[in-house]
Amino acid sequence: MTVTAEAKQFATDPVLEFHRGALPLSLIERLDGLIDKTLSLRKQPAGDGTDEVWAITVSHLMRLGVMKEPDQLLGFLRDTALADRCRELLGGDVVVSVDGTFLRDFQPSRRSVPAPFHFDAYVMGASVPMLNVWVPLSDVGERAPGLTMAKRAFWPEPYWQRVLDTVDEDGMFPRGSRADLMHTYEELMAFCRADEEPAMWSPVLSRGDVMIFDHQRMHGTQLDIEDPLPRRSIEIRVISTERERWLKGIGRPLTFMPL
Ligand SMILES: O=C(O)CCC(=O)C(=O)O
Ligand SMILES: [Fe+2]
Repeated sequence: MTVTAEAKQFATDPVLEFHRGALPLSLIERLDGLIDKTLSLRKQPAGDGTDEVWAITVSHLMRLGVMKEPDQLLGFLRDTALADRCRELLGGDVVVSVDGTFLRDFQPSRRSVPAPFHFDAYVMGASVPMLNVWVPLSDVGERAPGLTMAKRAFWPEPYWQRVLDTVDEDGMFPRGSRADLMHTYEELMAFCRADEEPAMWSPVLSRGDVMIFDHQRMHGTQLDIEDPLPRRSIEIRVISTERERWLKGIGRPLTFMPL
């Protein structure tokens, strides 16, 4: 990892790890059932016919009455080794974001629009160490699009620097700054050419595997599959209880659930 001294502001040790077969089939089927009852019933979009909204938050599911408590979806984490791993990585008690946890349903037949490349830092702020517990509900990486990930955190350095140049002294993003922090695959490829090794790859994951990565690593929807299959996934965002308190203190109205 090479990060210039300036770009080290707020930096924490990067996280990227894989937990193969971490989730039992019964649980995956339950999560699939929730998507069957909600996202997969969405209307064909108007306008140019592309499917921009193929994600739904846990808070939205609660508003729809599909669940009463976030625990019904997120409580499962508590029964797995993943909860302890999150506590270990974040150094203490942790909470799960209710409004920053998404179910996704990528449907090529509906022309779902791939997520552009970005750092997840914009979700909670650059100064809040955050884990994305990424749960594919389909086999991904070969026939269905998974995520394409930067091999190094803080890469490309000019884009990480842009994040730091955008945030205020608390590491928070001003309103309206999000669009400038989204990048195309082609933009990233321009940085790849300078590297000897390919700087990005798309992990092959099975239904039941889990990938955990943090807010400092560039990623986006995998684009290099011709004629892709549908893909479902859940992205669960976890921060420390201590940072939750801090966010409250600076007036960020976010909802969390203890893990
Ligand atoms: O599901 C995708 O393709 C994008 C997801 C993403 O950006 C994330 O989980 O942070
Ligand atoms: Fe993301």
